[in-house]
Amino acid sequence: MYPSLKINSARIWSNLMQLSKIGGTDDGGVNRQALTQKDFEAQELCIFWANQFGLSISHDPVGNLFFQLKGKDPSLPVVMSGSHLDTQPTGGKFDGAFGVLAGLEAVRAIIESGVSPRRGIEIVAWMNEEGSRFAPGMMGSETFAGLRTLESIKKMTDQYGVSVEEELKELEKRFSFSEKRLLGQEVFCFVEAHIEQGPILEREGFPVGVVTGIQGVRRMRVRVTGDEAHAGTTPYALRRDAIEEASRAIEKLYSIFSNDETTRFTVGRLILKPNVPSVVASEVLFSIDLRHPDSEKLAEAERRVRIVISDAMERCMHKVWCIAASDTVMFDERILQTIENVSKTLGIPSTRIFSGAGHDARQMAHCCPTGMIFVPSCDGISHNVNEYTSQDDIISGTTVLCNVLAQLANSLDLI
Ligand code: HGY
Ligand code: MN
Ligand code: MN
Repeated sequence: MYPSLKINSARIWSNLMQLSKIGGTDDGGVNRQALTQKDFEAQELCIFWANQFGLSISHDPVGNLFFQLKGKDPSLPVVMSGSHLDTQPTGGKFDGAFGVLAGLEAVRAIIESGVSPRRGIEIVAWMNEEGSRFAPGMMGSETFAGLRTLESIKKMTDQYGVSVEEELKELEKRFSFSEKRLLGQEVFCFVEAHIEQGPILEREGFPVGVVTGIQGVRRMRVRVTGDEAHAGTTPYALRRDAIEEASRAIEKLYSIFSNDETTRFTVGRLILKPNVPSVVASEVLFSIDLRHPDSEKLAEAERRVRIVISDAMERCMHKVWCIAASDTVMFDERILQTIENVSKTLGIPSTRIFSGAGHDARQMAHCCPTGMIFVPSCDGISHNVNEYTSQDDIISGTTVLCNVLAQLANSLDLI
């Protein structure tokens, strides 16, 4: 441990509040979606802070932003930390932002303490974790980890037909000063700090969660196709009503999964065609977000979803596909123990916790020993403008992260 390590509690909190103004909404939330001007402004503010303490700045081809503190031995793979700056459209001040700013504060405290680490430390802001503008989410970390190709990402478009490729060109122009780096690199280990986005830590009274793993997810899309017809003249027998049959399928799926405490089933997006009152709907495109901690049961749930939808169709055609699929990942026990030992030495109570929410750390677990540090979410609220974490908990989480990064950056191998 490094007694001289002191994070600046006022600075991390005021930086979080200042960052939340970029994309801030009147109701206290944040709408800062991936590769928008607001996202770029947030990157610029973080770069402004990072320049104050001499970190070098780089972007990779998929738009991930990196802040580097060089280590004494440049031949050693770096310790990496970070999260994301993009938010949901009705997002809060802390989801993602906490992990990036806690990482920057940790590195600044390490520099200010005079501890010069053996290994370099890199803080990353992953591109498009949320997947609200460009689906699927986690684009930046999945491409970094080699789980998706850059070409496939560039083709994705938002609801207005704007492609990732066009926005990456904008980013490159805006950040022409940023060093260009290759995709992917060897990483010694990755530790992400994040809000829990659930009620457990607050309910059990722990300021820090040592995350054991992340549950699996299927991000699915369903298209139901019928025929447009006149609402006044077309008899029921002649209709192929996409809304009638899609809603029958959705209702059946909700009735099945509402009785199942561990499977998480959500229809969050529904796009109708032609979406006008006096025309029978010809098409419904809807999303399904399906999650379960047991990968076998998740695969079983996916099979069940497909069967229920098929059985619900009477006259319409339908297609079901996955735009992203990840099984449950468990984090590296050595990282968990490092976080636990540091918390204990600092006198900050911690408990192990499994993550229901997805994070970029899921992808990094495919590349290197990975772990996460959670801080409590008040009332378990997240992906909601009322998302909140207390200043004390932000300070505890940042302090633990800072000491964990300092310890890992001075280790030749994990415990
Ligand atoms: O979907 C998720 O779990 C993440 O919060 N974006
Ligand atoms: Mn997040
Ligand atoms: Mn999120």
